[in-house]
Amino acid sequence: MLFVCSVFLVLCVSVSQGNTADDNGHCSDERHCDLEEELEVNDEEDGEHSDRGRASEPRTVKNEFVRIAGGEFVMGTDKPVLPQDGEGPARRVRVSDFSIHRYEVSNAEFAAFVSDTGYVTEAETFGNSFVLEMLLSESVKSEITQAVMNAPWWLPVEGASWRHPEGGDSDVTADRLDHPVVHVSWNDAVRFCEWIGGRLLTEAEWEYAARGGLEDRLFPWGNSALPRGEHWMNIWQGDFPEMNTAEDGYIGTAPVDSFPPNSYGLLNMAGNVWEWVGDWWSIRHSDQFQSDPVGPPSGKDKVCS
Ligand SMILES: [Ca+2]
Ligand SMILES: [Ca+2]
Repeated sequence: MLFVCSVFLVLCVSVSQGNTADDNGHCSDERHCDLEEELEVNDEEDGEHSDRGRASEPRTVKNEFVRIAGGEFVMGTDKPVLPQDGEGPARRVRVSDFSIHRYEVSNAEFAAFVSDTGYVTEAETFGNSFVLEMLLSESVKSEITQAVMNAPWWLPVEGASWRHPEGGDSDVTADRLDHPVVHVSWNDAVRFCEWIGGRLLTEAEWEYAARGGLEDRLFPWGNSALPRGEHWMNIWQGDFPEMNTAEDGYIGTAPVDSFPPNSYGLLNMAGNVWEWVGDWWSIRHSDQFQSDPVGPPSGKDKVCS
């Protein structure tokens, strides 16, 4: 399912594999070290011995590129759940070989990028970003006076950014280094990809990778929402947006290596967070065969998958 959205993260295709974050569980950059020190200070403030911080090192996940052999597939569908999302019509598409990150981009990886480049995200520049109401503290909620028409569950939160995912009273502490980075705009995502020597995937490449070689299936593993009775993706359970029962184990984001991979070895292609691709968004697609489509030449919004 496709969404047009203003936040979340990136997956990249490699052009040449440049420098990547050192995710061996140790300090690999200034920001990462800041986070480790923050954890130990907080432990002491809590009156607990800082050995606890040393005994459980911040967990990180080493990302890597997976080579995907190109081929043809049926992109989109003739039976869209929401026609306004622009997922139709089904059309035959060919993509060339490409590489893709195995995991969504983690906070540790994004911290390494920021530490190396001094990059300031657009959410940090604007001074706010949108957060799901359910994830906010009562204190943050009490200061919000606006909402989005047609999507009132997204609230504009002062100070929300990748460093403070639920606003000023939240932080990307050591226990979230292995979670996907959020509040990343399309422009931020493009800069991150340039830093690692890659680019955003096209929508066609992303969908081809997400399908994992399967045709005409609802999910990257098949048609069952609960294969073997288990949750294989992090989504919302319960009545949206009032009640999230978190039967999959997570109310918010999950670590980027949670849940089984698809047959290409890629994780969380469904669920967890939406991912930017390079294309301009459009609801009008040709039903003719296309080779390496890149989307419309211009537009107003970019696509999240
Ligand atoms: Ca969930
Ligand atoms: Ca995802």
